[in-house]
Order: sequence, then C-alpha cells, then structure tokens
Amino acid sequence: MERYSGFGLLKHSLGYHENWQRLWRNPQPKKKYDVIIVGGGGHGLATAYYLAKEHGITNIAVIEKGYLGGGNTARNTTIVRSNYLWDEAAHLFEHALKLWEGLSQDLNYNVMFSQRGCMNVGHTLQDMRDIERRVNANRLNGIDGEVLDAQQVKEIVPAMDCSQNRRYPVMGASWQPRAGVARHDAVAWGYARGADAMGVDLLQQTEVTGFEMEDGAVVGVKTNRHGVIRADRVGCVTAGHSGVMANMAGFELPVESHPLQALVSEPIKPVIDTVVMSNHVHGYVSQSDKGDLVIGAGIDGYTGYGQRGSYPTIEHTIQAIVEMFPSFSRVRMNRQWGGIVDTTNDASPIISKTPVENLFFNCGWGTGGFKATPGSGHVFAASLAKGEMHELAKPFSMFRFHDGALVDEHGAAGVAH
Ligand code: FAD
Ligand code: PYC
Repeated sequence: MERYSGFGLLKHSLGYHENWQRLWRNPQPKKKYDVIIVGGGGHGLATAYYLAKEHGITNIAVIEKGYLGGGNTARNTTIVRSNYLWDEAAHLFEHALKLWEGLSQDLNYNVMFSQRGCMNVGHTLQDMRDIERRVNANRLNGIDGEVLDAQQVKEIVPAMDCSQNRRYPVMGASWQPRAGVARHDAVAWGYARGADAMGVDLLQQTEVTGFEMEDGAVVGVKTNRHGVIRADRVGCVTAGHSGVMANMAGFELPVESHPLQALVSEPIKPVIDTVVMSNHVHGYVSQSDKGDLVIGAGIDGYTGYGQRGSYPTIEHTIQAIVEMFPSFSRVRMNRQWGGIVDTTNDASPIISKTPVENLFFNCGWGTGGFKATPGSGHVFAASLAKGEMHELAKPFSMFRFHDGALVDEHGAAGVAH
C-alpha cells in the first residue's frame, strides 16, 4: 500500500484535502459470504481482521449501520488495563493487553498506545483491602500490579490532593504500570484498513433489520439497503444495540442498555501523565496529548438509546473530579457526549453461541470494552472460524446466567454498571 512521504503530506495539506488515498474500498455487497459481522466498531473490525489474517477466511462482510467506529469505539475514554479480579476475566483482558503491546506494528498503523500506567485510588480501609486482594490476584496471574501508599500516589500524581483532612482521604491505590490509553479512532481505522486489504467487504450505512432463518438456523441477514445477504455464520457485535438484535433473532439477552457519558476540558499544560480512577468518589481522569482533561464517571441509571448525557450525571462526575483535584475547579469544560453501553449483571462480557444455530454474539462489554478490543476480536474470530468457542471465551457464555457461573467484576469494572 502506498505511503505518504513528508512532502506528500505537505502537498495534500495545501490541496484542500483532495486526492487523499482511501483507506478502504466502498464495495458492492456479494450475495453470500462465509461470515457476516454485524457492527463495524472496534470489536467487529478486529474480528474480521483476525478471521482473515489468522484463519484465512476472507469472504467476509462487516455491516455497519452508520460509519466505521462511530459507536462506542469513537466515544470512549480509551483506558486500557488488565487488572481484573477473577482468573477468567484477567486472562481475557491480559490477552488483549499483550496484543495492544504489538498492535501498531501488527497493523502498520499508529494506534498511539501509550503505557502511562493506571491507578485505582482507595479512600477507605475496605477499598484498600479490595485493592490488595485484586493486586495479589493479578500478580498470581502474571499481571503487573503494585499497591501504593498515599505518599507514592502523591509522587506519581502531584496534582491530586492527598491531604488527610479531605472528605475522602487518599489512602493508597492499585497501580498497573503497563496500562494506559490509545487513540480510539485509529484502532477502528487500522483494523478496517487491514481487513479491507485482505479482501473483507466493509459495508457502511447499511442497517441489519432482521435475520434470515431456515430450520431454526440463521442463513443470512436482512438489510435496509441491499435486501438479504446470506452467510454461513453471523457474528453480532453491536454493543448497546445487542438486546435489539437478539430480539430480532427471537431470544432475549441478559443485557440492559444505558447511556454512559464523558467530557473533555479545554487544553491545559501537562498536569497528569497517568490515568487516575476512583471507584469510591466515582470518577476518572487522564490528560490527552493535546492537553484536554478526559473525564468520566458512571452510567446514567435510566435505560435508553439516546447518545447524550444528562445534567445530574455531569454534576456528579465533576464533583468527584474536583474532590480529588480541587485545582481543576477552575478548568472550563469544552464538550460532552454519550454512548450506549450494554451492561450485564456480573459486569463481564458475553462472547457466546446463542439458541440460534450459526448465530454468535459478542457484547455486554458495558463500560469497559475498549481495552478488550484486540483480545475480543482475536478470540471471537477463532470461535467463528471453528464454530466452537475459544478457551478464553468459554467462561463468557450467555448461558452462565442460567447456570450461575457468574464472573463478578463489579469491583474491577472501574465505573459503575
Ligand atoms: P461499538 O463501537 O459501539 O460498535 C457497535 C457498532 O454496531 C456501532 O458502530 C453501531 O452503529 C453498529 N450497529 C448497531 N446496530 C446495528 C445494526 N442493526 N446494523 C448494523 N450495525 C449496527 N471502555 C474501556 O475499556 N475503557 C474506557 O475508558 C471506556 N470509556 C468509555 C467511555 C464512554 C463515554 C463510553 C460510552 C464507553 C466507554 N468504554 C470504555 C466502553 C467501550 O467504548 C465499549 O465497550 C467498546 O467500544 C465497545 O466496542 P464495540 O466495537 O463492541 O461497539
Ligand atoms: O473500563 O477502565 C475502564 C473504564 C474507564 C472508564 C470507562 N471505562
């Protein structure tokens, strides 16, 4: 694929953005594919990429109702970490983190993965007990983690108010040095470009409106623009709309869809060079390379499909941030947005076969799926290729809500859901 030289970039910047090379084709759909992926977010695109790259299956369509990466992939606050409590989740998220560590090279596309560390701050004795338990569990799983005291927290984040006379004094934190942030759009674009180059058809502005069934098995999808497109297997990766998709296929998923919002400030000088999260005061913040403070908190308690925020949630979020960083009270907020996250009862994802043959779902990532993007795509691709769930995916079957084998990660999920 052609690469732009420095001169090329200069020429194009003066050329009113004309004649840029397209990153992927805009193909006409075929009548039938080996695999259809519904949902062109990071997870769907990563699935298509690994199916083509690692399993040699290239007769694939990714069907996206809007534009690629325009869902939660482009709306999240990009925190990447793997410090989950239970073995099942820790293995899955660490698998993803290892893929993150080589992703820019693998895609030959800079996803700006910055391992600047992530701390989860504790404000009570019980917080610290939970932190110690989780860090110990992480280390037993070979995942990097440390328990910091208040003094060490202050050394890493001098801007945080660690004085002990606060309403929520900082007692310490868990610290994962390999955690960090990445450029979310680039992740979608890198996977899309890579998949397209191997022959995957990326069909944008095409909504899946139903499933084509024969003898209780799915044999294709119905679309609003191209009629029925047939496929041997269909993988649904539609995040906040997964419940709607399951209803179209005739079953219910144990997920609820909630708005989750975030906001960014005006750019300021570098003040925080890591990621700070607090489950207790319930907010988190990092600083982008541009200088914006990237801020968020928990879901809106009401279910809904509106990709926007609500004032009570913004107020709560800002209270939490100012509690930890009083000096940020003078920073102006620039913009705010929301995405629709699909939450499960145990705050763990669903990567699963379904009651419908040949139909697989990858969803339920709630507030925390961005960090899993490469790992999720990798294990889902293997599951779709073989028709059997990958070992790392098996604990995340949708049927665990019948069996009771939950993977309760509410403590590690970071923001409430
Ligand atoms: P999406 O990117 O939402 O992709 C799903 C796609 O399916 C969408 O593009 C949608 O248009 C498409 N679709 C839906 N229905 C149809 C249909 N019928 N036909 C065709 N296409 C359809 N996670 C983290 O790990 N770290 C964070 O810091 C973090 N912060 C977050 C902050 C916010 C404000 C939000 C909203 C989420 C955050 N998350 C975070 C969660 C993370 O964004 C998601 O878990 C992850 O991006 C999900 O990726 P996805 O590819 O499954 O979904
Ligand atoms: O899962 O780390 C996370 C997260 C942070 C903000 C939203 N999700």
